[in-house]
Amino acid sequence: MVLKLYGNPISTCTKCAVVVLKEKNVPFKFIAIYFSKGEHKAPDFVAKQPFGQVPLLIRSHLLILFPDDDGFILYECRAIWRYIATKYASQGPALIPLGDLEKNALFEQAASSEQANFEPAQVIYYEKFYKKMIGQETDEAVVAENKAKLGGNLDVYEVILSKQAYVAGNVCLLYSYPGLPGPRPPPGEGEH
Ligand SMILES: N[C@@H](CCC(=O)N[C@@H](CS)C(=O)NCC(=O)O)C(=O)O
Repeated sequence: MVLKLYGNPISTCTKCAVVVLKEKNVPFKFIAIYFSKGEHKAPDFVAKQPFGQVPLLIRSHLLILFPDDDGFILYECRAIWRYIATKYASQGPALIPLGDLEKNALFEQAASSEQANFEPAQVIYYEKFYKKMIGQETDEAVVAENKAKLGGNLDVYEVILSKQAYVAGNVCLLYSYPGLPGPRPPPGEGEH
């Protein structure tokens, strides 16, 4: 059995999935999906990820090339985080507080807050970085609006972090570093 991660080298969502796989020391095969070639909208990819987006995790049998999955296919980077962190709970650092209702509820609070409050960072990244790469103009009004939103949210995180070490409490967990992987492509992997 092997895990295959289909992703794009400059995609932040892909990097989120990679960070958790690496943190848990889970072997996986990375398969690059290039937006510039439209690979994410190809019918065989969309058959597995109906939104035509990365990352996509597929559990495969080692020796079977096609079909390359054993029935387990997962998309949405946060679902991939949870799956890896839970399935490999006993190896590497504990990333989800399993078995403690209150700690888990605080973890869920941090998770929900991350999803709700860091979206402006993604919008800024899209406008300032991705659009430039595909030859489109940055919409500075959208950037300014989202910078203001993000700034306000980061001020709230400053307050939270003045009282505890990490956003999900005093232990470093899955959501302790919201927006962790930045938009930089890994060295030598600038193609998109
Ligand atoms: N909600 C999805 C979003 C995935 C997503 O937006 N992926 C981007 C790359 S970071 C993508 O594939 N963009 C291409 C497109 O939407 O056509 C997740 O969290 O995994």
